[in-house]
Amino acid sequence: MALNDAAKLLGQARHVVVFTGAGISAESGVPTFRDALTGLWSRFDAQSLATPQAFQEDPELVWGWYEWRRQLVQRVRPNHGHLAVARLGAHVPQLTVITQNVDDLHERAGSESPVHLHGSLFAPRCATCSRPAPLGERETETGTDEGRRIPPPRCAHCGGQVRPGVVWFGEQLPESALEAAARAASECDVLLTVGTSGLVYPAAEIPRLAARSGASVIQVNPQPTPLDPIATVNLPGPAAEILPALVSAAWA
Ligand code: BV8
Ligand code: ZN
Repeated sequence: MALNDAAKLLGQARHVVVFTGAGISAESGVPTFRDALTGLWSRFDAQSLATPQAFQEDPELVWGWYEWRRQLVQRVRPNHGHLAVARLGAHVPQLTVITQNVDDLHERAGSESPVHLHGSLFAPRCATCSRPAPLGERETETGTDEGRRIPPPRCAHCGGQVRPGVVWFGEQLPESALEAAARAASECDVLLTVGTSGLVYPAAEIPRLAARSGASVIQVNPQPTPLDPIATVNLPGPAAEILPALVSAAWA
């Protein structure tokens, strides 16, 4: 049965890579990119907002969107999927967590220094001098209203415009993060891909690189994805249910 096959692969692994996308945070209440954006954001498509052009054209709209997302993340909690990934660290000799997500739920679940390929909601920086900028305090308990425009703050050092610390479409990924991810993918013996549509490059190259390097690939996703053909074992279902069952089956 697929879960036992996956558990066996995990139990024997020396170096495991966990590669996650928005789907692992879905059960914490964080909308994925595939979900139609909710409320006032529904008239936008994430891919059109997550670009330097959008920030250029309407910095208040884009900054307001990231502030809304950051304050939403601050109000939710890691789910059993994030917690199971953190528990893996106690069982496998070497674990590398690589995420495309910009939330901090892996960290809050106890995963040490996950590799953030697409940056973080919690690392705003000056668009001019790149100095880190402080996080705004929470607007209200319920966070900013959806769709609310908020003027991006100014850099205390140079007066430049502060931007979200994420990688937008058309922007390069952080060199060091991509290198660390590629190295881990080429060295690991099992790559567990969770909650990603496997559509956005170069991040989507990571599971493919692991497969090409001889690793077994375990996929956890309720839907079929372009990664299905490279998965040694496919576990169709939600991460918060499958991952705890997988970790318990591997180290019952
Ligand atoms: C770059 C941060 C070049 C921002 C993100 C044509 C072909 C190939 C490439 C391109 C192309 N045209 C353009 C490109 C490049 C582009 C790209 O790949 N586009 C795609 C759309 C084709 N890539 C880029 O622009 C990258 N940069 O290429 O630079 C360059 C070269 C030289 C010089 C300069 C530049 C940068 C891409 C990074 C963009 N930033 N995020 C932010 O968050 O706002 S991407 C964002 O979307 C995510 O981070 C993620 O990477 C991506 C996809 O999201 P997923 O995480 O996969 O989530 P998604 O919503 O898609 O799916 C959710 C999944 O979860 C689903 O499968 C669902 O079934 C599953 N799920 C749901 N519930 C659950 C679940 N799974 C488990 N449990 C559940 N409960
Ligand atoms: Zn500055």
